[in-house]
Amino acid sequence: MSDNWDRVVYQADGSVIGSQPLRGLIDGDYPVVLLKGLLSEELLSSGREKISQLYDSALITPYVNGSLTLIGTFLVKYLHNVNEYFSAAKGAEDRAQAVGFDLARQARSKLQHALGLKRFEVASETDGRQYASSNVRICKNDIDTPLHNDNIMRDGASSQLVLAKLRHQLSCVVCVQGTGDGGELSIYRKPWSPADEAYKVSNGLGYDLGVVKDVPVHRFRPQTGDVYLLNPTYHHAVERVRGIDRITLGFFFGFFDDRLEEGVTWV
Ligand SMILES: O=C(O)CCC(=O)C(=O)O
Repeated sequence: MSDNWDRVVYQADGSVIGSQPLRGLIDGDYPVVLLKGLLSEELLSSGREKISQLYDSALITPYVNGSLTLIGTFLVKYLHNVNEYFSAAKGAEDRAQAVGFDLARQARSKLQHALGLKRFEVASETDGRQYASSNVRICKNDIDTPLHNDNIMRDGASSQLVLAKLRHQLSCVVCVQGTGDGGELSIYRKPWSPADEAYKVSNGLGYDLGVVKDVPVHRFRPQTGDVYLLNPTYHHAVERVRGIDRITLGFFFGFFDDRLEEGVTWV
């Protein structure tokens, strides 16, 4: 295992990089893959304008140790009732479509090309119900996202959801508006393991920082326009934002086998 755990940066303005960056994230060789130039300034500024039209639909999900402000929805909130998730997903997709917000589709299409994937689509269930394609996370001044990890293979294990059968889960984040100060992604060199449950915040979001004591951390403050990939099964947090809102579009993506050729996305 190399001592140096640093992000890798690719120029991604049209060339095919291949799936090697994904392998590196899966194996934990590096914390973040930063794809520079994946989305044009025109796409990003049109995305920002559409997000401003959707701002009123943002919902705050409060926790004892923080809160999440999102345009759109996310599956883990509804694992106790997936029917509600699929109807929330449809509502969010309809609202996005009504204002022509399709930044997730653009990001998917550019990523598919850059990573050389044969297939890269929003996931659906066997009965045709579609997962939500993405959400927009707004971290306002003084807001952070506590330490957590995302693992649908674990969280969905007792459900019948197709996603529970995934082999790998990764995450894509598009930084629509970066902050001047704070708002770093802190990602720790430690994937979740069952023993970590002893550190779970009861009734709250995520894990006590003790779970990553003495673990190397990589901090990355995204800039407007950055598109980056991470392995969200590793413990990670977003540090307190200082100043202007940190606005990101995100989605998970995953693979049912180890060939890393046919991916599905969801949130
Ligand atoms: O916004 C970020 O940098 C990280 C988002 C996050 O928590 C995730 O993708 O799981």
